[in-house]
Amino acid sequence: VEWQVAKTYEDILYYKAGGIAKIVINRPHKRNAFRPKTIVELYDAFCDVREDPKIGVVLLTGAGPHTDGKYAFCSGGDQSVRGKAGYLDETGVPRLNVLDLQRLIRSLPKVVIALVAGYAIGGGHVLHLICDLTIAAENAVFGQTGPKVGSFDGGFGASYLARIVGQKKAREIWFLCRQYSAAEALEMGLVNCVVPLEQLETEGVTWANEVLQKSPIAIRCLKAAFNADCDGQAGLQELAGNATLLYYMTEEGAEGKQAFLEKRPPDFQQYPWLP
Ligand code: 2NE
Repeated sequence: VEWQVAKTYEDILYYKAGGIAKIVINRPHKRNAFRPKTIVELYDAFCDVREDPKIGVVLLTGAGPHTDGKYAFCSGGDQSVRGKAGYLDETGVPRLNVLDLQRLIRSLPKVVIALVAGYAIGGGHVLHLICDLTIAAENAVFGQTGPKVGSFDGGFGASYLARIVGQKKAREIWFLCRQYSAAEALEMGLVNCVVPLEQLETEGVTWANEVLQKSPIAIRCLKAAFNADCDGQAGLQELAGNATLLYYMTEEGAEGKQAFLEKRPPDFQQYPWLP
């Protein structure tokens, strides 16, 4: 793949090639822990993806290995900038803005694939969790640490995890804060497949290209439908937004707008009440 730099940031790398975007968390000296700046940059890149009609799939991954040879997808919030009420940015304001990023990834009408090499831990584990698909390298390590380091994610990090691995396993993951291998993650349905480390990106690109052969509207409606099952009224809003989009694309929908603009009554009689 001939990756082209899409935009330059400080904490992340952002590339595009064909219909695929690649977003890389680039703080390997911190096992790719995120600080507020990292999240602002990730949010910006994902917004760019959302607006680019050529992009259908995003690969989210972590830079590595670090100089000690170890890999990480992401180790969650950077504990060294954690203040009294969240993670502190340069202005000293405490934030938990990773939650905004989680919602953006989840409602993105495109497919997000996490490519996990090494640690996906804490808030980094939740990031892979909320991606549509996860491909793990054989060296991947998964786990939550919140109750060990004085934190927790009771949002998607708890409820969506339980939807994926079941209530018992999700409680085990959070209550014991153990680490799980790629094979164990596959066994519990937490990842879609496990590949040798050197094949991780190639596998991600293969999966992305398979998705890109499919109908964009079918994929976006399916993603919204999967979300609607878990996301309450916000999920229904997303699904219904797709219904509105499709309705706007019909002659029947356009007739209402056209009639208004032409200051005449709408003629909906020409459209059938289908069974
Ligand atoms: C990831 C893990 C298990 C890796 O262990 P190991 O032994 O391979 O590496 P080490 O030596 O712990 O880490 C290497 C360097 O990265 C830094 C370390 O401090 C160390 O720096 P130096 O001593 O070389 O200077 N580092 C690693 N993770 C960091 C982090 N999250 N923040 C700041 N620096 C970090 C091991 O490193 C680990 O357990 N890391 C902590 C994982 C963690 O607890 N994350 C936060 C969970 S809470 C959260 O993410 C969150 C939330 O719950 C709710 C909302 C938002 C965020």
